Parts: sequence; C-alpha cells; structure tokens
Amino acid sequence: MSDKPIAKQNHEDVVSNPKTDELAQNRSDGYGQKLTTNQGLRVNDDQNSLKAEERGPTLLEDFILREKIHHFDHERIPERVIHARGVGAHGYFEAYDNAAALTKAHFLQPGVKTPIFTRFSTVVGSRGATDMARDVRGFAVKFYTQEGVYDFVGNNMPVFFIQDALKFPDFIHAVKPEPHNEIPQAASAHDTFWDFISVTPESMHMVLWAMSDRGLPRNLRTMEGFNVHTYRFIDAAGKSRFVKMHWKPLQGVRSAVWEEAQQISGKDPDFHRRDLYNSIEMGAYPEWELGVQVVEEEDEMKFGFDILDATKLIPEELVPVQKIGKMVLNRNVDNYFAETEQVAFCLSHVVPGIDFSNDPLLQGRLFSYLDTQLKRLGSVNFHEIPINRSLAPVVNNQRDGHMRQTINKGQTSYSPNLLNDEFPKQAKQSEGGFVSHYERVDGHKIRMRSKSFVDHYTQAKLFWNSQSEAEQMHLVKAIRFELGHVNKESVRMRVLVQLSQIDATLAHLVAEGLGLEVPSADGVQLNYGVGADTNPADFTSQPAKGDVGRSAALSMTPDSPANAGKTDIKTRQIAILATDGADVTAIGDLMKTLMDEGAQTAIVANRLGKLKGADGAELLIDWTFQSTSSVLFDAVYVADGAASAQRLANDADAVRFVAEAFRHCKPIAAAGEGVKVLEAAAHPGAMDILDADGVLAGRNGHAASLVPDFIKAIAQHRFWSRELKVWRREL
Ligand code: HDD
Repeated sequence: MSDKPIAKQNHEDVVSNPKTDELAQNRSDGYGQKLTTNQGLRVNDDQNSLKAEERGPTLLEDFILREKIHHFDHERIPERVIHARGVGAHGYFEAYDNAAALTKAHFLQPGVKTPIFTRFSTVVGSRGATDMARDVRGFAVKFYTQEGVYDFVGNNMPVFFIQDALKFPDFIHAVKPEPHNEIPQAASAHDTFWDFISVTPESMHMVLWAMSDRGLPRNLRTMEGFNVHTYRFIDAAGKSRFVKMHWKPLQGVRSAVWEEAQQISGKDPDFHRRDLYNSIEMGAYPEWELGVQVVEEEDEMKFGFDILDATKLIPEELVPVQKIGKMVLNRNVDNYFAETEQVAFCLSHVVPGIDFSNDPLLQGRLFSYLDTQLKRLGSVNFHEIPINRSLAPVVNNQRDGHMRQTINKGQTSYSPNLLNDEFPKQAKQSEGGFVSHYERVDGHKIRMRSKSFVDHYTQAKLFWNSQSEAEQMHLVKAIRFELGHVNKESVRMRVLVQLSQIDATLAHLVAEGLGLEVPSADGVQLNYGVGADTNPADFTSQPAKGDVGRSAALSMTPDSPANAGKTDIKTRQIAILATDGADVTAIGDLMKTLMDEGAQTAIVANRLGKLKGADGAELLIDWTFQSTSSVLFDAVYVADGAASAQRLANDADAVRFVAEAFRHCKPIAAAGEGVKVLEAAAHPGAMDILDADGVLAGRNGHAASLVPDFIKAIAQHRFWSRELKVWRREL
C-alpha cells in the first residue's frame, strides 16, 4: 500500500527474459544526454518560444514550439471501450511435464519457459477510474512463444453475462454509465444495468458472481483467472479434447468488504496497481498455476448443461483441474503507455495445439478484438509495436499501412511468385504450420439459441449454495446496495422475480432489505434470447429445483480448495499503532518477526518524524492517521506503553482506525496497555471488541502467545463471525 521508497530491482540483471531483452532496442533513457527535437536537433532554449521582441507576438516560424505542442496534442489514444483501466507486468510461464499428451503447443511441452506479459483490468470504469469498484476483473496473458503469440483473454470469474456475442453491445450499453448524464462512474449502472438483468435470465448466474466477494478482490495477486469458454487442445496425433483453462493464484483467493472497498477508492484509487507494482519491486513475485479441465470429445454432451454455453462452468468436482504450468510476474513495465496501454490482446492469437470451440460468444469475440485494436491503436501494424511484437519471426506478404516499421526488402509481395523462389513459403504442419481442427459441421443456417442453453438458474443456485454464510450475507447486501440505487421500483421487483427463480431465501433476504415482498413470477415477461418469430415458451427456463448440491471450489473460505494450505502471511500489510512512550523494543521484535514471515509493517502515529520510546529508543514513523487509513492494511497491532496507549485512546482518528479494522473483520492485536485503544474503539451496535474472534489482547494473559496467535490470525485474513453475529440478530 505504501508509496514510500521501496527496494528497487536491478531489472536488467535480475529479471530479464528473451522478450524483455528484445524490448531493450526500444528503451530510451535521457540520462546524461542533451535535449533534442524529434529530428535529433539539439535544443538551446526549452523555456521560451520564439517571439518578435521579449514582449511581442510568437512567431509561426517556431518549429520547436509547434513540434512540442503538436506532439502533446496527440498524446492520447482512445481508451479501451471496456477494460480501460488496467495494470500490466512482465514475467514468465514454465510448463510442468504433464501437458504433452494433451496438446502439441510448444509452450506447454515439459519444462519450456516462455516470456509473458499480463494485464489485469476492471471492466466498466474508464482509464482514470478506481481499482476497487465492484466489478469483474480482466485477466489477460500474452505468451511470446516460439510458435508465435498466444493470448489468453479471460476474467476473474468463470462464466459470463450473455450467451451470444450479438448481445454484447446491448449488455455493455446497459452496464456502462447511463448515456444522458454519464453516471455512475467506475461501477455498473443502476437503472439501465438492472433493467437489462431483470429480464435476462441467462445473466443471473454471472450476476451472482459479480455481486459476490469475487467482485472485490483484495488485490490482483489473490484472484483466480478463467478463460471462460471451452477451447480445444489438439495433441500431436491431431486428437482434439475440450478444455477450460484456469489460473490458480499461489497466494490464495482473498477479497475485501464493500465498505472497505468504497473507502479505498477515495484513499488510494490505485490500490491494486500499487500493490502489484510494489510486490514485484520488493521481489515478492506473484505466481499462478495454469490448470485445465479436460473433457474428451465423446463426453461433450454428458453434462446436464452445454459446455459451449459461456454462462456455465464445469464444477471442479465433476472434472478436476489439472495443473500444467506456472506463471510468475517478476518485472514491472518501464513505461505504462508503451507497454500496458499499447498491449493488444486478441482471441484470434493462437498457436498450433490450441483451437476454438463453437461457443457463440467466443466466435463473436474472435472478430471484436482485432477490430478494436485497429480502432484503438490506429493501424494494421499494431503488431509491430514493441510490446505486441512476436518473438517468432513474422514473415508474410502483408505490406505498408500507417506507421509501418518493417523494411521489407525485395521485389515480391505476393504469392505465388517465382521471382523470389516462392518465399515466404507455407509451412507444413510438421514445420509448425497452423491447421484448424478438422471438425465436421453439418446443418442449416439458422439464427436460434440452442435449446441446450436454456437452463439459466440451476448453476446460479449451485453458486449460491456453495457460498459460506458470510459470503451469502455479502452477496445479499451487495444486491441490496445496487438495487437501493435503482430508481424504478418495477426494475427492483423484476430482479426479485429473477432471484426467486434461483433461491427463495436469497430473494426473500434481498427483498427484506428493500422493504419489498417477493412478487409472483406469473405474467413477468422475461427475455429468453429468441427472435420475433420464435415462440419464447419453447425456450423458457424452469426455476432451479431441488438439491443442486455444492461446489467447494466456488467459495473463498480459508478451507476452500483455492486457499487450503495457504497459511503464510507473505506480503500482508500490518499497521503498528504507536506514539511517544511506546514499547519500542517490543515493536522492533514484532517487526522483525513479521518481516521474517514475509509481511510488511508500517508505524502509524499521530505525527511524522521519530517516536521516542519509553526507554528513550527512537523509531521512524511511516504514516500518520491523516495520511493513511486502516483500509489500506490487512491487520492492526496496537503497541504497549502507557503514555502511547493513553494518547492513542484519546485520539479519535486512532480509535477510528481500530474500529474500522474491526468492522472490516481484520485481525487486531494489542500488547499490554495498548488494550486501552481497543476499549475506546468498542462502539455501540457492535459486540464487545475484546470478545470478538480475531482480536488478540495481551493484557489478559495472552502475552506469551500474542505474536504467534497474531500471525495465525493474519493468515486467516478475516473474521466474518463478527459480521455474522450482527447479521443473525438482524433476522
Ligand atoms: Fe472482452 C477487452 C475478457 C467478452 C470485446 N475482454 C477485454 C479484456 C479482457 C476481456 C480481459 C481486456 C484485455 C486487455 O487487458 O487489454 N471479454 C473478456 C471475457 C469475455 C469477454 C472473459 C467473456 C467470456 N469481450 C467479450 C465479448 C466481446 C468482447 C463477447 C465482443 C463481442 N473485450 C472486447 C473488446 C475489448 C475487450 C471490445 C476492449 C478492449 C480490447 O478488447 O482490447 O474487443
């Protein structure tokens, strides 16, 4: 969370790879050099424009002024129509030894190490929006393989809002700020989004994901990634298997709470990008394993849902995720615009061994990404921009266009040609030539949703059932919040109808918070994605019925598969509250212990400078209660020392710091007299802070085990029981 100086990597030496080395030819650093124009002319005066007399008019002749202003005027390019706000980093992917039997893709063969560039993003907000919006997060990875660029373009949720790409512009128009006043920024729109959702059953599964804690990742390092669609892996013998791809973070999966996220948006809108940047600079490289769920072609129809339907996931209990490699992000960009802004992901960037399925959302995306890069980056030559440049040779007869960099030599730019001995020649499959999977397609030309796509509520119920009580509570509150911002009651009522098709309790809990009754579904016209001449009755989705079971992988509790065994506290940010008179020796010991465990500590006090300990020792203060906030930390420790504790207990900002951390269910520890601050923080409406889970206080005999217990509590991340007690009383 800190923007204080951090130990900088010597990037060139420590974390270079073939792609970052290749980028070196484009890097420029003006250090030690003279200022020039774009033509290399040295500039003598960069402070004053050329004028007739000191107080006279500026001359048109001033080419230095004109060039500089002109370039400035053209600095911006269109931001991405969605996923505009993002952050990227370099790294590598290393394949394990188990995917060769599934795919011939070279980068997935045993031990192959491939440079990658990953960009995370929010979807709805514009480029200057906040990181902590409740939103889906983009998770896009560019692999610079020796067979060409492969782009994984996924999200942090495994399903999507719609089934057919033709609906995408409608959906995005509904979710983006409303067109008449461009409100709200950095969040899904209220009336328009929920109006769309209220009649679109196919969206309901993804709506629950988006409203769940998955929509509020605590940081980008602790979220999963999903390719969403079913793809194909093609093995060396040409056999095709269906696959769903997943990124599993080795850091575990963690979320923030809504109030905390809203506060972070004000305190530090760059919270996620700062965290990623700092982690990499400090050498705490985030890692994800790539996993695949494999479905043999003959099993395509064996599930109760269609694997070509992007609103469905394959429960991990049905098809386990096999880990086939690991990604490590170990190098920040040198320049945000050149790398993160100009990186261009396209679903059509594939390599031999990976192919598409007939998922109609995927098929439409195949068109959209190339098209959008042409608009955004302005030229068919966007592949020549350094960050997009393939490490594999690019040789073809495509020529010219805006900003062409390649100097194609020779007379021929066509095929067949004999003047250049037919070069460049087509590649055989054995030479790496890409051949689309030989799939038999047979049928009528038709605009129609597949009937195998019509069950819209069963997996939504599976998701709801799979959430812990605390996660369900958050989900309900999130929908209450969003619908509470919807002006039209008719929209709220229709959403309640939709929720009632998923689960009666869910609908009831949301309705209760809105002061409404769940209406009957009778007579509510829902949109089942049919054309004007198709009978909607043939496509009606039935409400989810009976026991649809649970899938542990869909939850983020400490014992869920994504978090099991993740008991370390690496990179967690711990605030130590102390001021003059604190037990500086104990603080020093604590800091050392926490840092040895990989956590980061910061002293937060009522002023900057050095605090004087009870024994006269001094300690540098990192932040004050004005310059930071509890929401930017993962845990809080209040130091011992009578004078310090008394001073903090009397300071409303310090007390609020603790109370807020408590509200957000974070671990809190207080040594000795520090308990006074906790006592001051206990506020009406909540339970006694000293009795709550995850609150450790040294005065009552815990002293010996305080620090080990605190470390365990930090590893647990949050103590939802505090909220649940209040929630249950509410019912
Ligand atoms: Fe998309 C960007 C992910 C559906 C059209 N999308 C974009 C990015 C991600 C995704 C991660 C940002 C890439 C980056 O960092 O530059 N999109 C998804 C996922 C989808 C999905 C996981 C559903 C499974 N998208 C989708 C559809 C369409 C698009 C159905 C259009 C038919 N997406 C785009 C786009 C964007 C984009 C307009 C905007 C900026 C860009 O491509 O480069 O083409």
